[in-house]
Amino acid sequence: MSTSEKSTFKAGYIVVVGLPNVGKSTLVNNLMRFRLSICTAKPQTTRHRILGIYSGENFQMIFWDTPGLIEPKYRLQEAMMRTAERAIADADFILFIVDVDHQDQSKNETLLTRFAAVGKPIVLAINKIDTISRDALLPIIDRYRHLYEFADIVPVSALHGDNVDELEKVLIRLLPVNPPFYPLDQITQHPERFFVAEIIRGKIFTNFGQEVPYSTAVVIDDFVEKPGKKDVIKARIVVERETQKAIIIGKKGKALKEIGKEARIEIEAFLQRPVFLELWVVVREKWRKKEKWLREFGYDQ
Ligand SMILES: Nc1nc2c(ncn2[C@@H]2O[C@H](COP(=O)(O)OP(=O)(O)OP(=O)(O)O)[C@@H](O)[C@H]2O)c(=O)[nH]1
Ligand SMILES: [Mg+2]
Repeated sequence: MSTSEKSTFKAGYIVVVGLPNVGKSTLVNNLMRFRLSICTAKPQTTRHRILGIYSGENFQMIFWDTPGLIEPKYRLQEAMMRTAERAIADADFILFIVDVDHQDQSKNETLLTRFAAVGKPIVLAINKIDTISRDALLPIIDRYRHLYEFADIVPVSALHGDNVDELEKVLIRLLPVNPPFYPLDQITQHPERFFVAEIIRGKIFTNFGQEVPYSTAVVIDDFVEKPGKKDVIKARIVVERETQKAIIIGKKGKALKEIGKEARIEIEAFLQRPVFLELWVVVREKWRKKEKWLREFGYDQ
């Protein structure tokens, strides 16, 4: 890197925030061209702040994908909200994502008031434009434009990648001049085992109904690399009740087997090597309400 290149290098932290299910993780994955976070049709999929590093020749954006913002009802959710707040405090600017759904308008306005108080530039991405007509989109953009002086407003479809390039340009423009914070080929800071646990949790989100995913945590108990052989990964699926355990295991263990198979395929694609995945299910009553378990499962640091 020459001196002049060094001085024009831009790098910074961008926190990605919004209501649950608006497409934050899908958008970060699309911007990074990498499946960093699990995305599902259910709200509150993301529970941590997930660091994603996206570098180009003369920029480095460091994303924090965060849990969707809600009024917390139990300790796990409180921890999730603290996580998001911390990421907001640490970021250079805010990427606020709303979807085109009108019903969330007042909730979004409440969030905006909170973000505005932080005093950092806010880029608004209006997501899921593939679900409405152009005619319907224009008044939505207009409404937000009158609501607040955003650094920019960019309509996108995170799912289909529409206009994500445009958003990328806007984000690069706003990055402060800084040398890179991480090596240019680094994508994240989380260890492999974090992503392995997230992939398994994602399978539980997509395979089961309302209650079970929210009562589930996944802990990796063992991750042994065996050069020349398959890695051995032992993962513990923690639920809150015996009935939930029975659902996850299924008749003659069929449901658990299916999750294990789906997760293994995705883990192997992620790690680029074959693995032997062993899953077991345990009950920890009301773990979502207990500090001790939240800490053990990595939710409250
Ligand atoms: N039609 C459409 N669906 C989208 C788009 N972006 C995301 N989705 C869908 O919206 C759902 C939620 O996406 P996520 O990326 O998990 O949303 P999130 O904001 O990270 O959600 P939480 O982590 O739960 O707060 C998924 O089913 C996505 O496929 C989009 O541009 N268009
Ligand atoms: Mg998410």
